[in-house]
Amino acid sequence: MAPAIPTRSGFVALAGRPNVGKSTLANAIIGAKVAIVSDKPQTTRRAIRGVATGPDWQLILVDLPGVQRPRDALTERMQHRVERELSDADGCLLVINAEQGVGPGDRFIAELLRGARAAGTEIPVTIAANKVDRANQARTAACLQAAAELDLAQEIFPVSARTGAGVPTLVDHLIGLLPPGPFYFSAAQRSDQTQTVVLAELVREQILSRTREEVPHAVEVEVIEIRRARADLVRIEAVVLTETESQKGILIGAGGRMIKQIGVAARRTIERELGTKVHLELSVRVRRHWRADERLLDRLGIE
Ligand SMILES: Nc1nc2c(ncn2[C@@H]2O[C@H](COP(=O)(O)OP(=O)(O)OP(=O)(O)O)[C@@H](O)[C@H]2O)c(=O)[nH]1
Ligand SMILES: [Mg+2]
Repeated sequence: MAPAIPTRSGFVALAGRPNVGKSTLANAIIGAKVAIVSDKPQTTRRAIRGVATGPDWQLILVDLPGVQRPRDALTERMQHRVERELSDADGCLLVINAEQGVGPGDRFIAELLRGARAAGTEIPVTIAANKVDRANQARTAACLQAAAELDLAQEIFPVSARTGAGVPTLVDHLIGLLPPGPFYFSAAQRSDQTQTVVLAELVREQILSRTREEVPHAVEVEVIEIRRARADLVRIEAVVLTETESQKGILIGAGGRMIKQIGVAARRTIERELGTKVHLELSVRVRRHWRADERLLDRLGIE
């Protein structure tokens, strides 16, 4: 029998302000859609493990909610989760926005990571300056300089998660940091999320892209049932939760047009995900203060 090849593996947590492109970058690195993306801040609500596996290495990226000041039980859980995951990870990938440069929000996160260093739980930090497709050379250079002045990371990589520019170089670097270790996931697995959550998130993504102001933050989706109705058809029932009647009205839309559009678009992406025909049944329900409902948050797997 051939001797087992020594393998390397590790968990790299993504930190950064909301909306800097952490989930887009995670998807680009994994090469599959493991996290939903939107132009609204606070899109990601759970810690999502995305898995990339090579012949003798396994890189597990932990996509996280953006670092923020908690306002309710939901955002409190999100923020605690970020802090827990950062202290458990083997490395941190701090994502900043090259178009906007380094600001107070990024400095706050840098202090958080420095605090971990002081507490003796230091992990190596790599910085990705994302969205370089939106910044000219001078702006990118200024951002890289400001990132270096954070005095946090050995290496800073200009990337565009959208175009893929710079991503392979960043990935090589992250793989190079992996310590010896076993494979935690099978080579074919891309994410640790349950099917129920993945499908609910695909519905929520369609809602996020069609709503604005407070609505995106007030919406959650719960998949109630996934049932194979026929060999070639899966029936999915999902409930869209909102906090107020007026948000419910916006989501249903005049003559039910909005919820219809959301349903059609979500069904298409879910059919692609499952590789089968799907019947998607959506209903909208008001659940006041769901963001403060600890038991509901438990049930939704936001912990
Ligand atoms: N132009 C450009 N846009 C990008 C890039 N990466 C991400 N975006 C866009 O930035 C927005 C936010 O992306 P997300 O990946 O959802 O950001 P996030 O950091 O995960 O956000 P939260 O989950 O809310 O913390 C989306 O509209 C993305 O399409 C990039 O490299 N270039
Ligand atoms: Mg995200």
